[in-house]
Amino acid sequence: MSKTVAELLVDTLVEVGVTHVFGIVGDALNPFTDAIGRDDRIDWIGVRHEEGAALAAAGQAKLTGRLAVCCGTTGPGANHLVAGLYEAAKDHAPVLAISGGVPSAKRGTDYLQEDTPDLLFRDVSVYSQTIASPDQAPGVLHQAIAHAYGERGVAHISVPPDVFAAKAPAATPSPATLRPRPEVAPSPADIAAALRMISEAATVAVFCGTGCRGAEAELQALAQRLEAPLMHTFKGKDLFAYDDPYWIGGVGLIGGRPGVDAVAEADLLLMLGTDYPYAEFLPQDGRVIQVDERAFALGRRAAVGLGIVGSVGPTLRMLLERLPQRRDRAFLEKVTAARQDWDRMLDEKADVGRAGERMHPQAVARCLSDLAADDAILVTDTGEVTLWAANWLRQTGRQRICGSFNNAAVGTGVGLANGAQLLDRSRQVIVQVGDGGFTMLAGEFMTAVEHRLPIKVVVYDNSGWGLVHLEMERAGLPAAKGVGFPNMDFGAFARACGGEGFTVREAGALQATTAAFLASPGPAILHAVVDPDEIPSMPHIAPGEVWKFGIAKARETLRAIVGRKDA
Ligand SMILES: Cc1ncc(C[n+]2csc(CCOP(=O)(O)OP(=O)(O)O)c2C)c(N)n1
Repeated sequence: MSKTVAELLVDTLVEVGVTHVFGIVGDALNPFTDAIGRDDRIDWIGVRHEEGAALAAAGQAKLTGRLAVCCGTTGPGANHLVAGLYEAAKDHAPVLAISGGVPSAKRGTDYLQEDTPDLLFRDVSVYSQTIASPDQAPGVLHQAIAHAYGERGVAHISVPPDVFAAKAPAATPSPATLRPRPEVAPSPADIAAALRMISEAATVAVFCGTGCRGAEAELQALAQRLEAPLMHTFKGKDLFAYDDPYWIGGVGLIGGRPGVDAVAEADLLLMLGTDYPYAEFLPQDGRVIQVDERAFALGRRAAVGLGIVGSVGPTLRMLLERLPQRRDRAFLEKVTAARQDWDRMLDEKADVGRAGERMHPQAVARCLSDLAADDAILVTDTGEVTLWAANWLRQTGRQRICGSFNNAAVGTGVGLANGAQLLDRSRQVIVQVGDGGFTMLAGEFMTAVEHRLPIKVVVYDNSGWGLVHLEMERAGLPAAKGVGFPNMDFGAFARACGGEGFTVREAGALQATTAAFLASPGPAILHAVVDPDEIPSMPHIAPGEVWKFGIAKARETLRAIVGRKDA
């Protein structure tokens, strides 16, 4: 018996390995959710805001590179999805977004909730189509998944309710082709050119992005062969343990001075599998070899002397066949010494302080790092919290990091964490989020409670939009109206939702409270009240700039005393 379009969709998703669909039920989606409900191979995960559905799907796709799926119904439901989909789009993660359309007979009549989905999803997606007739369904569905994988991004289909319920003419063709993109081998001529450039360089540094995933052994061999320091992007930080002797640290906003200096001082930089956007930290004089599967990513951030189209694994394997062993370790030793100094500074900043003192956010992040499971998934939201969570994390090499890496959106952490937790309910998932970010999508904690997802949410309470405050102070400006806000009791909120809630306000209680929080079996929130005046240690904040923070603070104090806007 032939299947409906909704059943065809379910069959195809199952065939490509999808196990969950995130969304909010209703209207046009009803035939689809009904088909999911009748099929044991796939689960519907109801959320409290469609952005949370898109974030959960994005979290899964970012971590696995495999297709994840989210839904929003006609008009407003689909509108809510879009913001979360940018997470997948900006981090090149394959997500299929399904939106419900208005009934076919009403299309084009300014019907209730009608908008133009193909227009709405155009910017965020690599492929967007309305399935206007059931005959189109197999072909469009195949195309959508093929584009999500082939172009690593969001594919969107809009389906009217009558089309969902109609009989589909056939199954999706060639589902065997619907899988992540295969590795790309570089050309031998490019390898020969790279070997020449490397042999002419007295010192080499290597900058590693998430494109190095799966090529860890080759990377290790390269570092040893060249005696070269390995720097990483935030996205790539989890590739090796923090104490690996070649894994020096990050560059730029999330990273340290040693990484910035090594990149600037090396004769040659190898950029491997990274599209790191901050050009100001990259050489602009052509002494760069960049390796990327995507030709369009070559040379757009640094001035690149040689661009190689290829995946990192095969490229390094071909290089290593002919790369001679270097004996000179002077550059590596210099960078290592600088890295030890930087690490000592981080350790000092992470000092828990005395009982009764205000807590340094760095100490909270370091405490979580020390107590997290060896293979935890560590999710971070956006804000100052990213700096604490990223810079004070001493990752094990088995842990994974997930965040709003290229979208840098506030409010994304809990949604991403829900998706991550559904990949493996037994793996610890910790999400660190600012008070502003948590409140944006607080309802997604209810999603965790409803589906018994034991995510551990740490809310850093600095009573305001911390990073924005920092930006203002860095420019010597006093805090604008709207930078600060009152907070709820996040621990009480967790309990009201049916989760567990913990609060820590002073240094002496940090360790024990965090341990109890992490040991709680279900979803839980740790409300960490931190010192709002802490300034993150970032290599791009020069010592000479620190006075601006002082001026801003003085102006804020004056304003508070005299109550005048022009103070
Ligand atoms: C969705 C979204 N809105 C606004 C911003 C601009 N923004 C960047 S950081 C930040 C402050 C975040 O505050 P909070 O979540 O409390 O974290 P904190 O910086 O205090 O650690 C804001 C508003 C953004 N990046 N994303």
